[in-house]
Formats: sequence, C-alpha cells, structure tokens
Amino acid sequence: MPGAAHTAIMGVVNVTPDSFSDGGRWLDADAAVARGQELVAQGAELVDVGGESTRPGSTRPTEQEELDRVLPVVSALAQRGYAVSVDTMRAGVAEAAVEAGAALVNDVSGGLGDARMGPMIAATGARYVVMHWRGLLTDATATHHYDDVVAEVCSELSARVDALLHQGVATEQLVLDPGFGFSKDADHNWSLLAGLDRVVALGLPVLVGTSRKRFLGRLSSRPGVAPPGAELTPPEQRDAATAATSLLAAQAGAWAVRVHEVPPTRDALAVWQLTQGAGR
Ligand code: PMM
Repeated sequence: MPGAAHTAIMGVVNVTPDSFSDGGRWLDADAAVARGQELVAQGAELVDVGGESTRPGSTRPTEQEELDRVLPVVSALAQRGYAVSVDTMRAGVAEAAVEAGAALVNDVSGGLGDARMGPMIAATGARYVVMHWRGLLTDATATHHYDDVVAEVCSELSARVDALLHQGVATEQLVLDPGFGFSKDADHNWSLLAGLDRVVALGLPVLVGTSRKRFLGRLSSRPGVAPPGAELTPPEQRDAATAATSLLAAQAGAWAVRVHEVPPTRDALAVWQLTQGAGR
C-alpha cells in the first residue's frame, strides 16, 4: 500500500523507583520483562529499558545498581528476539547491555555524561541515540535561553555528531533526538515540535520522546483557559496528548517515537497511515 514513511514505536520500561511517569511499577525484573512483552504485543517495535531516572532531584544509582536493574531485563527481552535499547549515560552499562543483546544505546547525555561512551560505541558498532540536553554542561535545573530553539538544537546536535564521528563512530550508527523537556520549557518544546522537520533535515534518523512530559500536562489552545499556574494533569492522563504529538512527529518524518503507553499512539499513527493509502 502506498503510504507515509514508517515511524516505529519505542515502548518504555523504566526499571527505576522514581521515574516521573512509571517509577516503581516495573522495578521487579519479571514485571519489567512482562511489561516489555506487553508493549511489543501492543505494537512496539523497540523496547527501551532504563535503570536511571533523569527526573530533577533524583539520586543517581551506582553503576552496579543500574546494571542490576537493566541487565536481566535486557537479556530476557533480547533472548525473546525483541529489539531492545538501553537508556543509559554510562558506557559500562551500555557495553554490558550490548553484550546481553541490546541493539541500540539511548544516551540522554549525547555522550557528554561519560567520556568512554563514544569509543565504546565505535568499538561495538551498536546503534546510538544522541539526545540534546544542556544539563550536563551546566546545572541540570538551570533555565535555558534560546534565540531560536530549533536552530540551536540542530547546531548543538551536529557538534555532538562531529565529535562522535571523530571518535570513530560511523554515521549509520547514529540516531538524533532533540530532547523534549530536557533544558527546555513548554514554549521551547512547542517550537521544537513545530520545527521538527528541520531536525529531520539534518539527514539522520530522528527519535522523538514527548510521552507524558510536563508540557503536555497543561494544555489549552485558548489563552487564559489554562493559565501558567493551573494544575497539571497527572502523567497517566497525558496519553491522548502524547498520541497527538507523536503523530505530528511522524508527519514531520520521525524515525521512531518513544512512548509509555503504546495503543493510543499506535492507533493515531494507523489513522494517518490509512488515510495515506485511501481515496487514490
Ligand atoms: N526522555 C526520558 C528518558 N529517556 N530518551 C530519549 N532518547 N528521548 C527522550 O525524550 C527521553 C529519553 C524521560 O522520560 P521518562 O523518564 O518518563 O522515560
């Protein structure tokens, strides 16, 4: 069927006590593996397993704690033949996960969190998500100024790509992620979504993670209806908004969208795919 370019769904399993949307739910390895299987059954093509929350104020697990959380889940899911990614900023965790069968390393620090990450990615040949985040360059909670958020995210991601290529990573290994919610306020996130085609135009596959993020917790297209102080809707009530943002990301050419709940986004993407093939 002729249609829109395919956008994959990456389902999230956070094996953490404190992630903002699903913290504590999949801390037990068996529960996490079962959740990964469920995400795939629902339509996820990739399962992203993370053992460290980036929620502001959360304490970092030790490397051993992080390994203990993610490795059993990564290896069990990889053994079942699933495409697994590991969400980590640590080269040691990433390397062990790749040895256990992970196909992709998802690094929210874009390689800035661990100097050994680039060389390790080059040596293993694993695919690598380079996400935009200024948090490790400055204070993670600092507010950030952008004159043109899309242009600055593009140029900062390009600088990371150049550094990684210099370390021996191949272009084919790389995936870009503009890092929704990371060093960005709600207005930045909306501008980034509106200008996502410019990130896609950099020519590498783009992963987009808007799922349940804070900027989706205070929605109104009518000025004055939801003023800045309005109460946020809880994360588990943000899946419709997530499906909408993920659909827009797909339409802008995203390679994959990262979500906590697969069905709403799967259905939104299917609606678009079906209209592409209809009426011709
Ligand atoms: N967001 C979170 C964690 N990991 N990885 C990528 N590539 N992109 C993201 O936007 C992203 C990420 C934070 O959300 P979570 O803690 O609820 O999973």
